[in-house]
Amino acid sequence: MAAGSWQDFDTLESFIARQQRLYPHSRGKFSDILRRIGLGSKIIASKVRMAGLVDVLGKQGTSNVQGEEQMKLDVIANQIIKSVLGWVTSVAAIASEEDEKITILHHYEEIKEDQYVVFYDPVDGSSNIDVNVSVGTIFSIYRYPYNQPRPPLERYLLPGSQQVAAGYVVYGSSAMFVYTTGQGVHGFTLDPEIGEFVLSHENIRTPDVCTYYSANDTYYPQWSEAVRKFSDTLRFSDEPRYAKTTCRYVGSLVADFHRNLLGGGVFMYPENPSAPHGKLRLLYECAPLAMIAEQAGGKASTGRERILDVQPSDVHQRVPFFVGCRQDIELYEQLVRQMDAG
Ligand code: P6P
Repeated sequence: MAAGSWQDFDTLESFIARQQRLYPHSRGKFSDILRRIGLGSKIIASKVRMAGLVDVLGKQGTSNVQGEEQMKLDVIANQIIKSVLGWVTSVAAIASEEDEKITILHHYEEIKEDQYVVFYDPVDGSSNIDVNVSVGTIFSIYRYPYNQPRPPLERYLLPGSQQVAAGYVVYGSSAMFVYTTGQGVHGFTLDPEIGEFVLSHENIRTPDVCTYYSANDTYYPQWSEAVRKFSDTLRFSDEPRYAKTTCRYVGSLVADFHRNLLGGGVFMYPENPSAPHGKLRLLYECAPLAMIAEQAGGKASTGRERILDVQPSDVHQRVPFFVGCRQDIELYEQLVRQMDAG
């Protein structure tokens, strides 16, 4: 194809349409959901870009179901995602970090076709917004079949391996929409001039180099023996693989994950006595990022279990989260086995 021809100019819209054509029987409902999340992300990006100029900074003065103080942007972004998904009849239900329970949007008995359930974190790392550090939106989509036995919507919690799509938007120096439907990982950069996410990173593969080590080392004294050994290896080993590994930790999951996805490395949020299951949530943080990581050639684990195999027991369940280059995550799993074997 001649460079610069119209086919070179792929947007999220045209890419979703192209992917849909791979499924001739598709009704286009799934594509609608992705497009709506793309729209919601553009609206959130506009709020983030104006933070400091419009009233989206600071605390809302309320707490979410996790007991965490809500930032104004948490509440605004949660409402934006709900409104863009709210009228899509193929979305049976949504579940947000900011809401206690799954919200049923369309009473599915009336609809005799597959629907979808969307789990999302509207703005992860929102406390960073006040100091102009990148934040992100994370989403995960499951199919809710209409002609198969299934649990009630309120308890429709499946392992991450059942996701039909997963993605995130990082609101950084530019806004990037990164997602997978199981056909590779693709990144789109928002061109504010035209208001479109433009394909900029097709088929992202995470490099098999441990460039970055990302963890909050203030918890080091509380970590298990295996986590400490893993941390020491990545930071201090003179093995060629780790000789140039450097620490990068923003404290904003999507920003840390995105940098490591593109540059190679390990992000970890281990369990510790004050957070015995870790801090990060399975359904709308770890599982979607785990699908992205695996689709890009990486790996994601609790240390004892593949993240995508964990059977959720609660919407807001937390899990220890180790994600990044396959070889390094497998090293950690080996250290855990050795520790467990005593
Ligand atoms: P800590 C932000 O609050 C967040 O949920 C993630 O975005 C981030 O990775 C993590 O918490 C940072 O937690 O304990 O290191 O401040």
